[in-house]
Amino acid sequence: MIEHALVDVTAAQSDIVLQQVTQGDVFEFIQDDTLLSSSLWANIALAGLSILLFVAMGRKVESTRARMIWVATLMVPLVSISSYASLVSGLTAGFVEMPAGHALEGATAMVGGEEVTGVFQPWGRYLTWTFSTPFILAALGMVAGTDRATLFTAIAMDIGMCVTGLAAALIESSHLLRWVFFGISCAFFLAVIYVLLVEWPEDAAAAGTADIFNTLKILTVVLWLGYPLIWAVGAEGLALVESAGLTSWGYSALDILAKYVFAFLLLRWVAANESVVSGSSSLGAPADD
Ligand code: RET
Repeated sequence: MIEHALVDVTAAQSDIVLQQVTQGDVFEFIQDDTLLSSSLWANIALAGLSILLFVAMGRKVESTRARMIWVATLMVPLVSISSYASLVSGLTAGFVEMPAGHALEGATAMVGGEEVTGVFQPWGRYLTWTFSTPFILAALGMVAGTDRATLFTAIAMDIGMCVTGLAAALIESSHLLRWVFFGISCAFFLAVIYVLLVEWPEDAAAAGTADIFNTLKILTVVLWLGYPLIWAVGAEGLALVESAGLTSWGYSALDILAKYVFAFLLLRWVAANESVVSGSSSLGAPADD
């Protein structure tokens, strides 16, 4: 009996050892998949170019508020380059075992010459959205000339959305709870959409920034809606699209438009309209406290 038990324990231990995936394995897994690795490297390159361009575009901006918008906007590609570099390195990606009832339950992947139970999960994306999206909202809120409480609300809800989205992607124990967290994240997202579509357009109209704000608002709302859609159809959700490379390109394409194109339009406007920016908003005004 004891001998049998010992053999079982040893077998279980060797099983665990076989399942261990190192950062190097993840790095190689990504490099071996051209579609997947190109979706990450393309963003590293574009974020790098955006940083150089945005620094050049903002160097003549002088007023405090315009500089705050500029720094917030510059942070978007700065966070992005760090996010994609950590994904590519294998630091923030791994394999998640899907729970019972999920379409990819029991799915395996070949990693470092071994068969591993789990689905490739670049979870660092969700983590770093927590740091990039608040800056997008901060820049938009400042252009709209909103007050601190509304900006705080939008950013708080946005952080809630990203963190619960991360939980939804990483849960291995329960299929139901993956979707519960997806639902919670969507509820946070609705609050962000409400601020963007209802609160800030009014502020922007009063501040005289309605034109640029409405362009950026439409760009943001339409593109941001794409993220939960990809989550729902990709390997994390219904697994209608199973290819990690395809879903990764989906997110990367949205990122290119929602970050670099968005930020470029915003900065070009700020550089040309500094006087409008510095005159608007109660943000930062002593009366606001
Ligand atoms: C998740 C899944 C859970 C439900 C919802 C999501 C929304 C994500 C969004 C992400 C936007 C990211 C951007 C990144 C730029 O740096 C987490 C996918 C609602 C809206 C704009």
